[in-house]
Amino acid sequence: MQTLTHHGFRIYKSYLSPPAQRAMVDGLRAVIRAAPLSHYETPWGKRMSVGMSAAGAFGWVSDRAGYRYADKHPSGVPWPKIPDAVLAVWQDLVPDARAPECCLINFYGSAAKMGLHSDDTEGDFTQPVVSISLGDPATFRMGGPSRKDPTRSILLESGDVVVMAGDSRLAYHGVDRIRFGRSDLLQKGGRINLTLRVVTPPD
Ligand code: MD3
Ligand code: FE
Repeated sequence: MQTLTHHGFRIYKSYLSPPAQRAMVDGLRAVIRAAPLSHYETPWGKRMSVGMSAAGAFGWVSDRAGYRYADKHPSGVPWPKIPDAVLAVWQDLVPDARAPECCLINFYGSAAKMGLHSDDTEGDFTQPVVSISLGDPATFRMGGPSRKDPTRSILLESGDVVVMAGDSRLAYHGVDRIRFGRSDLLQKGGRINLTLRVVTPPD
């Protein structure tokens, strides 16, 4: 398996085979039926272009009151369980980590993007974040621990997995654009990104 590293980001190209990608998408359809995608509002009142849902004990949500991890979908239903095939990726790549408490599901349509940010509201930065890309390729921007650090962009394609651990855990990153319609994994096009996270502080 080809592994690239950049500022401590570990990139596993084609970690999931096409059949494994299809099986994972089937499992995610059931999750999204129970906990539909939402376009959250930022605390500043802007509708996010990325549609989001989650599985696990916590999901990331945002509204005018702020963003936070919540133990229920905005509709009041509990988040569905994280599918076993998704948990298996975490077990394989970061076996010594705590169990993931959130599988954030990001859906990118043709015009969706995510600005440069650092994921800095979780409770235990010693724990990694694992990202799984499915569907259309995306131009992913990765930088360093400061917003001012130089960035470079790489293409994340369906089946690629990225591990952010150690020095890269608080690095700035974002999604510049989607190459809509390049993959045939999702019938209507678009990209799904899963991020597995530990959310609560250590005990
Ligand atoms: C580096 N998602 O949900 S995944 C996010 O493709 C997010 O949907 C992007 O950034 C996406 O917060 C990028 C890669 C990623 C995810 C989390 C990270 C990189 C990260 C956390 C820390 C450092
Ligand atoms: Fe992020």
